[in-house]
Amino acid sequence: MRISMKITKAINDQISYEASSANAYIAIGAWCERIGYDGSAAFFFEQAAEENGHMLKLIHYLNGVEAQAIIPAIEKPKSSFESLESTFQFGLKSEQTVTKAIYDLVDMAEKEKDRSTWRFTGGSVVWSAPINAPLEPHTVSFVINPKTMTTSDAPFAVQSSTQFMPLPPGANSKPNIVPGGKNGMNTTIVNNAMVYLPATVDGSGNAKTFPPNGNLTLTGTEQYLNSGWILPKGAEHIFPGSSNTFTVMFSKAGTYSYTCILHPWMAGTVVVK
Ligand SMILES: [Cu+2]
Repeated sequence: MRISMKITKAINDQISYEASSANAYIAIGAWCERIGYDGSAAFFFEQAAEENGHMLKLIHYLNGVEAQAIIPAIEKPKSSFESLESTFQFGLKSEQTVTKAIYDLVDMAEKEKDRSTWRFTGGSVVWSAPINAPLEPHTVSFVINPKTMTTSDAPFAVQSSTQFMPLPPGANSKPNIVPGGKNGMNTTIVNNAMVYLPATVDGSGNAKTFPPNGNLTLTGTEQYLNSGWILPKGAEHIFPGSSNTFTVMFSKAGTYSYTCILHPWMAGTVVVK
């Protein structure tokens, strides 16, 4: 294989987007043809052929670099529409998804070329999400001891008698509770602050969280140092308490690898001299 796993995965994701998009266009074309909009039907069938062409190109590319193309299962697309106009809106939405995915792919390939940041001891690095970036959270996470790796939701033990009230009352939400724990305890799954908020696990295993937009120091003894969710400024409503920036001061020379807990294929390195 002559390309990285990361790029192979990104291209396979793209194949999957192209395939769903082609399928969606065929469904719209079929609806148009049934209703008698033959011109529109022809247009959508042509779009489907185009997306199929993109998919084949990506498959040929992967085969050419001895990587494996994965042909995806496709979800059943929407097959009935209120009006001709709504089919065009639906088609446009699908096209935008594919276009965004292509941008993500290019972005990722560029990041892979230049994934090291060089600094001298005592210097800091600031990470932030550009204001016009797609609305998706990311984290900058230094998982120095792999045992400290964690996920955004985690199981916790609670007293079996604990009552959970949804907010607002009557909301469409329910805690995920597994009954039958030991010593009068149940298990519930809750948001893990060690992922959402800036957080550290020090050399002795003590976990600590910090307010958003953390300005932390990596002394070299930590087992874990995490930014919390980083979102573009103005998008905090997606998860209240999330950050827009993350600043780390590096006080000891070394090579520090980081990753995004939410998208583990996004990774980088800070080299401190
Ligand atoms: Cu990410």
